[in-house]
Amino acid sequence: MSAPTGDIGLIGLAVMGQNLILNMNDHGYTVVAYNRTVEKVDQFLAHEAKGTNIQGARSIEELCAKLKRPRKVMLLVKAGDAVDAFIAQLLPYLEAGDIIIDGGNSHFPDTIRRVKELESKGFLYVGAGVSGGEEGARYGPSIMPGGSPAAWPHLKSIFQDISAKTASGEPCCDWVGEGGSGHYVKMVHNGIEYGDMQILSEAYSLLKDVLGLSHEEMGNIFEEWNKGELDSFLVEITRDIVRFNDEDGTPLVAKILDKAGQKGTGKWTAISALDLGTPVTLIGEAVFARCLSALKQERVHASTILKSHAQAQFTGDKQQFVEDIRQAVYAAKLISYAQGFMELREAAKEQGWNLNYGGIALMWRGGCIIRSRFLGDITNAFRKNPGLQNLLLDSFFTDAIHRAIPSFRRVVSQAVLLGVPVPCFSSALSFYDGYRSAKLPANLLQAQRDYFGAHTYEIEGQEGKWVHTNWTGRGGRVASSTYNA
Ligand code: 2AM
Repeated sequence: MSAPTGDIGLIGLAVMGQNLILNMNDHGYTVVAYNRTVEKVDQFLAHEAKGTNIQGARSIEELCAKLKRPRKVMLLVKAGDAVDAFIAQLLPYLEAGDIIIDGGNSHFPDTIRRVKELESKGFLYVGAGVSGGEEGARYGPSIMPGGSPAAWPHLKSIFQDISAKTASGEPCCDWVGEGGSGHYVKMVHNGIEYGDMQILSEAYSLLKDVLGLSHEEMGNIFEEWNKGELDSFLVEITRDIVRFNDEDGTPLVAKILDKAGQKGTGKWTAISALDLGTPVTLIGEAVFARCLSALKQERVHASTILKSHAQAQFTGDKQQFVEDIRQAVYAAKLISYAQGFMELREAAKEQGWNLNYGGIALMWRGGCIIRSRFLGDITNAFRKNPGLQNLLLDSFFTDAIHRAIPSFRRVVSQAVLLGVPVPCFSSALSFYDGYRSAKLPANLLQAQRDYFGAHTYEIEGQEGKWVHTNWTGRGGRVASSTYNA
């Protein structure tokens, strides 16, 4: 048999897989394609891959035999059992040092487990988050690979060649870190996407219901916003969506049922934040806002019973309020990203990952749904100070949030007075006020916990010394240490 010529094998010929293969082929790599339902290999070679250097394989054995060493096999199959099944099928045909890459939407604990298992057998394993949908996969996705560090030198050129590029030509792909960090970063990306979408929906609701603007007027506002610091893919598509008219000439978006779906990555981000004890409030609220929207029938019923007792209408300067809403969007986004990076930092601490935060922001700069100008500023902040504790403490962002806060307060208070729900805006502002507070009312919480459960507390200035008070004069000396103030 002739020497193998395949640079990489790819399993899973759904649209994402096919497009990644075509993208790799465009960049001069020889890809060997395989799929569980083998007819799809023949169809792909006869149609989409016709006239290219793409090779097909009709079995796992043939796929592995066609690859140069160390072999690289990328899976783009359904998350879950299919990934484990393919790993098990591949191993007999691979040897130590060969690399398996999972480019699907796996949950990070699965990736952590697989990295450990495969490394213990001498193989290298990478979990790579891939974002950008079908279009991104074909012409430049954001790729977030993490796992066995020894795999990266073998994957770097191919992944960076096929990835999206920033305006200055930097690839939106770099090594994320160890273990399941690639899929973790992709998960947080999706959580942030939930937040950004809800923030824009709250802005839309204020423009429409408080200011009474038409969809055409809102289209012009989103167009203006997209020219400044809010320049992003999501603002751009929101502009196009509000301008899109149905066949009858009226805005299509106004007819769409207000009941949001979700696939789970936002929920995973919120669950992980709760597990880590990190206050990622905005993403959490964005997930719950979708849950509340899904209670459509219940809401319709409640709307006939529960009154708002709110101020009847907005009486301020409309022009100023539009600008206030723009600033509120910026401030809420900034707080959301600060929270997202807090979550990454805590996860890295818990898992022992060395994460490159500036690199992560750069990977999100292009190719993916949350791509925006703003991410370039985040990269700069982490490049200036890789140990930056919180984005809000970088001087560029401290100045930015200070500029936006007066508007942000006006927007949240108006919404509250008018009875318009703004869960992400209001919780983000509360987070900001909590984070900048040297003192919070948790002293009372501690006293309550000690009162009913003898959980003990510390006295300010004497941290580390845990004391209990017999608040009622009854009850026993239950705590480990007793202190009578
Ligand atoms: P199929 O074409 O044979 O269904 C996206 O669904 C991709 O994941 C497809 O390539 C699909 O293969 C593959 N896939 C889904 N479930 C699978 C499973 N349980 N085992 C193997 N491949 C699977």
